[in-house]
Amino acid sequence: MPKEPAPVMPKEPAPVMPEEPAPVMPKEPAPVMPKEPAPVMPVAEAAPKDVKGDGPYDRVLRDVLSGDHLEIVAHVRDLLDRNFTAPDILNIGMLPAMEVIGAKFMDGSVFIPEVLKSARCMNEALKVLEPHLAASGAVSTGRIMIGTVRGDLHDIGKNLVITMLKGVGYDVIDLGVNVKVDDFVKAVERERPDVLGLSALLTTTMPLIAEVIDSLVEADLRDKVKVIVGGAPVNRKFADDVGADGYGANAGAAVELVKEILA
Ligand code: B12
Repeated sequence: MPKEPAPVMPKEPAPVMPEEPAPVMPKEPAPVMPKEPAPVMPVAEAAPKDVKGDGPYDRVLRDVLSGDHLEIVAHVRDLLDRNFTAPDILNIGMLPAMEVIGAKFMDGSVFIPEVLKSARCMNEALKVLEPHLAASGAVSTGRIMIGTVRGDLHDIGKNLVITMLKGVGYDVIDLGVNVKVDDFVKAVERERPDVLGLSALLTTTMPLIAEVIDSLVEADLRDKVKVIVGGAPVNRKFADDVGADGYGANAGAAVELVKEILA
């Protein structure tokens, strides 16, 4: 009898985590390019329907898609000079492009190097937008500390939350990405923030949020700091289950949440 061919399993990026979660990617985006660079999608094909190929936000959208962090800084500055508002540049030009990248990453048509380049674009452009993203002239008081949990290198969303919080006047301490449980606890003890924000983008790193909260309890610090949580796989139920004080689905919601908590 001839052997039946073994079934071929589709390749999927598996977020396999070792016992001690370790970052899969180096901190500095490695300039590793795939042997055959993936073709850059024409914007008309990539862009969501409400962003036309020749609109004013089209260049920043294209910059995020192609991962050109120098061009995007120039183009964002140009739009600001021409009185386009920072929220519109972010919401119409940049975030939809990131959604496209996310979808392409998921269906396997773009790879980590391209996503890293787009991420760098987002972060560089956010720095330019930051002073312009103030939602109001009101100055809020309160110290917020925020970080992405151990094993997780995603920081675009966290950085956006920081930008918006700073925009309304909060003093924000950024602990960065891949932050160990103990380092969160030590930082809370040292800095005594009013609110601690925990970000996780991977289902495999979500449990680290619970670990941080449990460790704050053990260190007798839990009643001295409010804890808010967020990140794509996180939801309100998870927040309640792990004993967080609040959950924010996006940067705007994070600002409202902090305002509410500190009112
Ligand atoms: C960019 C990206 C990367 C970049 C990250 C670069 C960077 N500097 O951030 C790189 C290439 C490094 C990367 C690597 C990996 N990634 Co990735 N990545 C993404 C991608 C495409 C976009 C994430 C993003 O920035 N979104 C835009 C921001 C604005 O949205 P956001 O992060 O959700 O943040 C908002 C809210 O969640 C909220 N929020 C966020 N944090 C917080 C915190 C608080 C306190 C509050 C209140 C709110 C809040 O507000 C933010 C602003 O509105 C997503 C796909 C997706 N659609 O999410 C996959 C995704 C998250 N990645 C995924 C995977 C699997 C990986 C890898 C494991 C791939 C691999 N095989 O190596 C590695 C893991 C590396 C690691 N150890 O972290 C999966 C996760 C699947 C899962 N369920 O766990 C996703 C969902 C893609 C997919 N569908 O397969 N990735």
